[in-house]
Amino acid sequence: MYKLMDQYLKNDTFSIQKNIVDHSEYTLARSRFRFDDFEAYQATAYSVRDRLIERWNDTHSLMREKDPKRIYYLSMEFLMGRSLLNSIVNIGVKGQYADALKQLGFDLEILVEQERDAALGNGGLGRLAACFLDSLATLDYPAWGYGLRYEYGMFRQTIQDGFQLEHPDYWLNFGNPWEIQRVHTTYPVKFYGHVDEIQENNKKTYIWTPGETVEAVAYDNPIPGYGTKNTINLRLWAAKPSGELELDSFSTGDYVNAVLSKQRAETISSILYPDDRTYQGKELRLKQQVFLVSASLQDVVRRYKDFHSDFAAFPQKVAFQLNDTHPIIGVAELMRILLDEEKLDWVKSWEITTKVFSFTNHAILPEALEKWPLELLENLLPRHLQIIYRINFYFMEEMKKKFGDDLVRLSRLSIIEEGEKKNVRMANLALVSCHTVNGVSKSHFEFIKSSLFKDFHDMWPHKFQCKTNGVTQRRWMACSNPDLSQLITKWLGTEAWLKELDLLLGLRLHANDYNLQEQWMKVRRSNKSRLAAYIQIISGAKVNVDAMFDVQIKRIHEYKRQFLNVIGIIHRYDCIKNMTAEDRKKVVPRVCILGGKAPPGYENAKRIIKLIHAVGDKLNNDPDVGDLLKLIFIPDYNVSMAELVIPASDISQHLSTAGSEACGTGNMKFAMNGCLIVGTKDGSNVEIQEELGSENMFLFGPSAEDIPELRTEQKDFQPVLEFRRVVGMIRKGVFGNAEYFQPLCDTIDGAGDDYYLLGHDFPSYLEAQAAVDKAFVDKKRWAEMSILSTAGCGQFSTDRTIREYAEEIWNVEPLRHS
Ligand code: Z2T
Repeated sequence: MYKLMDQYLKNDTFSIQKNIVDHSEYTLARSRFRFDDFEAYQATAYSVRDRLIERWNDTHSLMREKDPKRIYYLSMEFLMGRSLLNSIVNIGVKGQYADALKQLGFDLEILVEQERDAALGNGGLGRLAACFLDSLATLDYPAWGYGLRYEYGMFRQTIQDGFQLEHPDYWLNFGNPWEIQRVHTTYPVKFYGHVDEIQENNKKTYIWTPGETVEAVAYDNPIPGYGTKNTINLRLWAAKPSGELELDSFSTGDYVNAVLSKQRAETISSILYPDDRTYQGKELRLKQQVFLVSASLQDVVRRYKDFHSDFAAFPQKVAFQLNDTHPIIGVAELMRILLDEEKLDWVKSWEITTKVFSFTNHAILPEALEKWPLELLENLLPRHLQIIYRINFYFMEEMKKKFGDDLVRLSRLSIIEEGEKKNVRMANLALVSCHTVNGVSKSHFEFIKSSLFKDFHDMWPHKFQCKTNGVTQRRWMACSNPDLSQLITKWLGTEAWLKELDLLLGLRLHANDYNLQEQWMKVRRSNKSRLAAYIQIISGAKVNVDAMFDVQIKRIHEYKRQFLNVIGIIHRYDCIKNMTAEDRKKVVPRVCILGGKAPPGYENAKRIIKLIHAVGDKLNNDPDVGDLLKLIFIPDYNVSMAELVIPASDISQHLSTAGSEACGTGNMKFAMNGCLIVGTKDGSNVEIQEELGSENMFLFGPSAEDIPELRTEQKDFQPVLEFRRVVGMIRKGVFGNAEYFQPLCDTIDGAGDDYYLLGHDFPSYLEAQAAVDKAFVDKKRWAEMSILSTAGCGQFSTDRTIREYAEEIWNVEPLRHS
């Protein structure tokens, strides 16, 4: 029988080479036989894209044939990183590409490094979206991601004199071979203007005349699954010049200024906001949210209408997952489309809307909950605000019946926050309109039920679900740690763990086997050498590969307590200084590695970065210390840097004050690569411990439920001498910059609040670190712990997470290609 697959590009060495060379000549217009590493990367990427497009098209045909229920993942952030290696690993042609390139005189590993990261996200939330896409594709779900094609991704960080500098990340500078522009897939997105109420045969209709219209154009990014033909789509929207001028700007006669102001409107999608976890209330940010949501909904509605003549089946065909409340304005937008454009009545529209949306909450701090000033909405989205008012009106009516005179409760529930300046509470809108809200770890789930959204949970407990985050083992093991992955496959006798991570459990059988231990530690050591070479390039420092690599990489935040890590390092330094030569011989040598970006306006986070550098300068150059302790800051931490650092880490630190990290996903990446975890009893640290056993981790400090009381006791709390001594050293200027560090020191010993409880947790932190030193010396036991760490990580694949979403929230089935 004729099969589509027969027409596919062939994957033998010669076919791949021909394809690459052709792209070099015909796509890049370079000579067939003279191109440099960067051009070779581009030509290779185009040849891989050809293969992705074949699969993408087949997937698309299958979808059109079967018309299954589809999942649309709406997110302001997709932190994708690089695509080349991930794509060839997923479609199973890495070996062939490596060979083909080698014969052409290129090294795949070097070409891979030519690619710029697609850094369209801040951190955990955006990277989770990227891991989700990989799992959705791999598990054959009919899914699409929708996001924004920012021209400037997450800022590039450099360090000058120890201070963070931010540079624009114009990542599209040299083109992006992965994307496909869809010049004909465009939608108008409307802003401002006014709404007219018209009486039309006994029915009120609303006509919104916008003051500004911006055109959204689609860019498609194929996402291949692993071990399947299923290739899903990440559709990113860019604002584009529409060629039309608004009439009133025309009539001013100022043509040039009219064009210029239009051009400003078209910068909507140009830049990612780099502040994670704090909303800023900026109009441009709200416009971005509307832009994403409106273009995506128009696209989904158009696709649905290709197959259906009315909206009755919409909830059976469509599921929208909202990544936090950022896209929640979509509720009002869908209502607007159904009411004003499709002419459905309110009841029908509301019934449909409330069946298709579900949202994930990622926040702990109530301050992180988005609120938009009413004035802003009124001006920017007059029709949406009317709809939100009406949603709130019906909701409040229902609540009054329930709670009657409990006005305090009613005002907490209301979507509109009353007060001098009124706000729209986006989380309340989400809870009223979504059929499900989920937390991202067990502890976070408990927290949203009992505290953050308690009022809503009291009413609608059935809406609440827990979906513990995960990470994809394809990128975080197979791509970034190929040698360890091969070793695992060899010992398990199968590579099925790449699709069924639970199979890692099989390693437990061999954790004690001397041969595995030796091979395991050898791979880890060669990963450490790779990192050491990189460290030497960026800092000139020569680090000892046999020292313990102690890593903390993540966004810089007070709650994540990089400061606690630094205080611990200073304490260690101080101890070494005060030791006899004899005692120094017993010290376990450490290379402390930190990396991460501070939000540009967050002064204390920036002070922490400066402190790390100041302390590093001091101890790295102290002959008394030598190899016993080094402190390295890796600038511009991003996905690709994580892929280098994680496989080379002996321990990693996850120190958030208990009850402050919603989940945390970095810890999972480390643990599955055999890196041991030093952490607090917070977020997913606790769940990882349940799987690995406490004997294979170093958890310390109080549990989340103890924190409120500890905070009230702060007034009478006196930290231990060692802690005060370190803070004293910083204050006295041992690391220079005494004045600059003062506000930071004030947060922990100022008016006695120490909100994140560094002083309180310090002694137990030191105990955990002492236990780490002791364990590291016992090489055999360490190797066993490392293997057991990997073996216990089966739960932390996004494959598990996505299956849970699919079965318990979206109610969708996989659609497998034959
Ligand atoms: C973010 O990365 C996270 C939460 C946010 O709350 C915003 C951003 Cl940009 C609005 C993180 C959480 O801090 C982290 O604990 C969690 O693992 C991650 O989202 C994915 O759920």
